[in-house]
Amino acid sequence: MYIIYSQKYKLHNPPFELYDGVRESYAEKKERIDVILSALKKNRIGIFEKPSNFSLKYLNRIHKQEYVHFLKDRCENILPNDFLFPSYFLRDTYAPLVRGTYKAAKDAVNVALTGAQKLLEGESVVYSLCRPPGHHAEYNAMGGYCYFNNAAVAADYLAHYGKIAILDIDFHHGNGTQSSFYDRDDILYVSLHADPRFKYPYISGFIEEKGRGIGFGYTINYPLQLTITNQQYLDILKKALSKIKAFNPKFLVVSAGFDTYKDDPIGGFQMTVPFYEIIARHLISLSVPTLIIQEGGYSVEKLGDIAVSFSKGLLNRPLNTISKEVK
Ligand code: OKP
Ligand code: ZN
Repeated sequence: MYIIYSQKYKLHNPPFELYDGVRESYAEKKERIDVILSALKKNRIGIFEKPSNFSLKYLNRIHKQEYVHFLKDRCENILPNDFLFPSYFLRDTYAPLVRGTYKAAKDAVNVALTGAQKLLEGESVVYSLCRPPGHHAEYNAMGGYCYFNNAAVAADYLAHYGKIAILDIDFHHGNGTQSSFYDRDDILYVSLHADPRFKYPYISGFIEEKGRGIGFGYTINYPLQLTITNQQYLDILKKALSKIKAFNPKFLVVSAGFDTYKDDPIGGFQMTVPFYEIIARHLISLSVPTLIIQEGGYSVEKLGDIAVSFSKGLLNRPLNTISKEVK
C-alpha cells in the first residue's frame, strides 16, 4: 500500500484556535502526522511516496478562484510566527491563517491527487496522509481546521473515469464535501457522524439533507447519537456500505477521521484501537479501488496506534474469510 505524504504539513502551525472568544491550544497540530508517520514506519507498513505537483485547475473545480487567490495572497503577507483570522471566506473561528497555511493546504491537495492517480494506475488501496484536513472546506469558505477540500478535489478528479462514492467516517459531518456534490448524481456522498444538533458543524449533516435536483438521493447522512456503541456503529456502517455497493462506483474515496476514538479530545464515540482494523476490513470488503484521505483525529497519544490498526485492516484479507479474533 502506498502512503503519500508531504513534509509541507509542518508549515501550517497556528498558535491557537478561538472557542467562544477564548484562546485554546490548536487541536489540529502537526504532531498528529508526526506520530502517524513514525508508527507506520516503525511497523513497516506501506511504501512511502512524495506527492507530485498537480495543476491548480483541479483545485479550481472545487474552490472559487477568488478564494484560492485570497488564501495565497493573505498567507504570503503574514509574518513568521504571526496569524490572521481573515474577515472574508472564514465560516468559524477554527481556521486561522499562518504564513505556511496556503503552501501546506495546497500540498495536501497534491497528496490527495497523487493518491487518486495511483488508483488510476491500478492500485487497489492508497493512503493519502493529508494535513490540513479538508472535509469542512466549501466552494468559497474555510472552517473547522480545513482550507481546501482534499477529498472533494480527488473525487472530482476521479469522476472523469467513472462514478465515485465518498464515505466520510470522520466524527464530524463533512459539510464541505456534501455541498461540493449536492447537485450531482455521479458522486455519492455518504457520511456517518455525530448528531449535528450537538456537535460541529451544527448546521448540516441532518437526515433530511439528501441532495438537490438530479443530485437528489445521492447524499446520505447518518447522524449518530453520541452514546452509540461499536456494534450499533458497525450496523450502520454496513447499511452505508450496502448503499455504496448498490451505486456500483468505479472508485471509493474515504474521508477517514480518527476522532471517533473513545478518548479523542474533541470527538469520541466508544471506539477502541482494534476497532479501526474492523472498520477497514469492512471498507475493503467492497472490493472497489479505495483512496483513504486523512481527515481528523486529535488524540496525539493514540493516533499512531489507530493508524496502524486501520492500515492493517486495509491490508488484510476480505472480511468473510476472517475469524472473530478482533472484537
Ligand atoms: C474538524 B474535523 C474544540 C472545538 C472544535 C471544531 C471541530 C473541527 C473538526 N475546542 N470544533 O472534522 O476533524
Ligand atoms: Zn472531525
